[in-house]
Amino acid sequence: PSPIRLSEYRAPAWRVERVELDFDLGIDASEVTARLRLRRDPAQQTPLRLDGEGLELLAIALDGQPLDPGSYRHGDNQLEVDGAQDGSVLETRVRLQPAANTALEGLYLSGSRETGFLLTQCEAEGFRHITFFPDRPDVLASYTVTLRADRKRFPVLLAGGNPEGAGELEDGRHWARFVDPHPKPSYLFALVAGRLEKIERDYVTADGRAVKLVMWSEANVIDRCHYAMDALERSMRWDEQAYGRNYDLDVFHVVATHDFNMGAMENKGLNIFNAKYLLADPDSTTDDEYRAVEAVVAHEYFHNWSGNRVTCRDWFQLSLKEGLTVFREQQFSADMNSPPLKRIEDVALLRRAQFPEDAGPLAHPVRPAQYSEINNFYTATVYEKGSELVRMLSGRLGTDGFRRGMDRYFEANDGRAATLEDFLGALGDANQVDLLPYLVWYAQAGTPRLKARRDYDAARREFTLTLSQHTPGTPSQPEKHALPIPVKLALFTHEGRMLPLHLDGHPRSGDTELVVVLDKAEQRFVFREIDAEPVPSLLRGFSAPVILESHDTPAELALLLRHDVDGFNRWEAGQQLAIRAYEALREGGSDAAIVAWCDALAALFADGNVDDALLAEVMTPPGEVELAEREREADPERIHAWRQELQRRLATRISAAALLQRYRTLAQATNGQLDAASQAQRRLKRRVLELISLLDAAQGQALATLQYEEAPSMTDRLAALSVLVRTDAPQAATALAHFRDRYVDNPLALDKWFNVQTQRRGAASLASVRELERDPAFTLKNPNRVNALFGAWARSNPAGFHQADGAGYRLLAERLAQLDALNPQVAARLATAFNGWRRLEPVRRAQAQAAIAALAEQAGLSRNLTEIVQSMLH
Ligand code: B3K
Ligand code: ZN
Repeated sequence: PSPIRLSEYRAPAWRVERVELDFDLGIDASEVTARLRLRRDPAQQTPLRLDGEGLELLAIALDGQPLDPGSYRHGDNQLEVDGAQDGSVLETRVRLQPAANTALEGLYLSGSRETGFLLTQCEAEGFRHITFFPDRPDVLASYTVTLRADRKRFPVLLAGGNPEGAGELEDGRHWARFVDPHPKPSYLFALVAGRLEKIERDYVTADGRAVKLVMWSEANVIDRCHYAMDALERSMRWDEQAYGRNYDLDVFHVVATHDFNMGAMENKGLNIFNAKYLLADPDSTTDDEYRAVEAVVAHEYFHNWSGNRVTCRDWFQLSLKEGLTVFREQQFSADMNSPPLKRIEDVALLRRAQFPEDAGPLAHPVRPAQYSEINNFYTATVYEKGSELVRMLSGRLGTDGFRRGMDRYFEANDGRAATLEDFLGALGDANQVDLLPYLVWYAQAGTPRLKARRDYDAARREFTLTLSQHTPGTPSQPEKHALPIPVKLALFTHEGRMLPLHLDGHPRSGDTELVVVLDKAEQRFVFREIDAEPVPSLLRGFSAPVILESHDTPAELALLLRHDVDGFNRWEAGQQLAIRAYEALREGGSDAAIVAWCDALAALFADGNVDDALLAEVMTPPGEVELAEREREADPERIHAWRQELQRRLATRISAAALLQRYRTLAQATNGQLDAASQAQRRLKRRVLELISLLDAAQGQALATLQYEEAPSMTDRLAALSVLVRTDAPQAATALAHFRDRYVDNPLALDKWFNVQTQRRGAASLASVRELERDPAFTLKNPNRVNALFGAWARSNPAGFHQADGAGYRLLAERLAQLDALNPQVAARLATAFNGWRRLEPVRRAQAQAAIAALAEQAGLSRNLTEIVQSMLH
């Protein structure tokens, strides 16, 4: 099929003003009656065409008259109807098979036939699997939804909007009706029906609306919804205060399911969550997962304005809601937790997930120009880079200016399907600045390289910074434009003091921190009244999503690591220094960078004034994926070995005794509490334990075994288990068996059991994966389980997955083909684990290419997987 292009966008010829949906729900068969009140665009003469896939059409009538077969045509994914007028009402009735739906898109069954429940997932194009409809985000309709089902089997009936009645029917059936007063696109429709329990809370919005907050789950996990409920309340308050946004319905439902293709879904008034991002309890949830629950609850809630009240005109604008909502969540999480740690985690994620995407065969702009399958574009680029672009804009406008701009954006676009131009226009108009130059960021793929050269003129007391930019070509865009790149900077003296910055013509000249904007290929910035050669700290807070190539010496980086006041930049100096040290180790030249890195960290370790969590992050060198990105011909096993060696050097420098002492102190303070200090201690304890086990495996294993046995939290338990597995400890088997037994009835915890075992070294990981596949708890039908096994292995254990004989590639490719037949979205996403194959060393590259090519040859692959493997090979 030919791709859909942004340049070919046309407003819909037919809109739907109102829709009434009646569901007769059953596990094997459900019937859907839809009455659409149609509006025609008088300027377009196109016949009425509705999307619809996999629907069995039972009846069709126009304005109350049944249609004879000659006056409509029902194709594979479309229904064309003759004779419709502006104002006509089209009524269709279709039959669906929820239990047979393994793609988890449209209406499907979660859990078993006996006890499971029915639910929907419509974004991006699932609604067309439920009824005939113009299934595109710029068709906004008012929804009235009536659900009917057997009361015993489906005691709870939910749909988006406000409840408008319920009652009994004959034969043990019952009904419930929901009316959504806010017109919405079809992708935000949702229903849920089954046996579910709930917890409730009353909430009053800042503007005085009484709202019932309700979280739903299967009975055995309802006690694990309280943390998410707290997070929801915090999110609602925060959006009122930070953005003046209030909730706008009388009820807000949130439902947890174990069978979900992604993290969660912001359906209007009825959010549906992957249980992984909703359920939490101290016994089975790690600290990282608690923070993820808080972040995803917030993200989905914030969509109520950035996504639902103001939605997207077309799917090319996806980042309009996703980049913006990620940014809002990042601000919220920073406010709730530690701002520098949040920034560190987000930048690390960007580097691990987005930079490789931007540098590989799947590179695409934040606003893609074309797609074949839209579900393939819910990417790190659209989400994470998209968020970085919003962050740049907010930095450009300042806190107050950005808020003014956002107020304008929400007000001007409320109830509309908007574009990125609308967004930049509103932000700019409210501040009398032209932000359209930033559109290039949305249109151009690839990560810009920012180069910094410097020059100090002692006689003139001038420091000149010459910044230049270059964006390498990407598959469909060989030539790149210069972008506006805001560079936040400071200059340090060699004593670690920040200098006042005198820059001609800069409005904030005299401050110790300034933002300069590079918007040409190259530009010079001259700082005056500088008495001695300074040490520049550039791109503070990661002020733009670029790769900075600077020539700081190890001593200069060490100085920033010691003195920078900004926690993020301190970490960043440490990362840069670690990269220098890593390269020195690999090249076998001078030890200067290694010594500088180890000395600087040893000093911080001994310091006692550094926050434990920040220290743990600073003591973690860039990951293997990030290190591989820097190479032309990567050998993941060697990268792993060098990185291990680098950390061994660090551990040696700190000394076994100092590490052990710190471990003991931290272990004594161990508790299961969730406050920031306790979380930080666990984070550092994990890092210290890992370093100990690098120096002395047996000692590390003994400590880990004890930690596993006595752990009061999942964080400690899993950290210990991970050390046992990664170091191939003799104690690992017992601990793993114990863990499996303990959590056999908790799928989210069991996922961790699968996940951790994929992290064995080298070929042992392949053997583990093959064995785990045969575990009775493994199934290709559950996306979380698939990701816990194959996703964790292929993405988080490069040294294990990338076996030189290609066995890893072949296993993944075979499973992808099987998975694709069940669930194309999950298969296509997992296939992106092959992304970096072109930059492998020649032997692995050839093996990977052969495996991908063999997969591409398979008959009957989905459009989703086809698009990914084809782009991968071209
Ligand atoms: N909007 C959904 C993602 C839908 C993905 C469709 N394949 C979750 C989110 O970003 O909030
Ligand atoms: Zn989102």
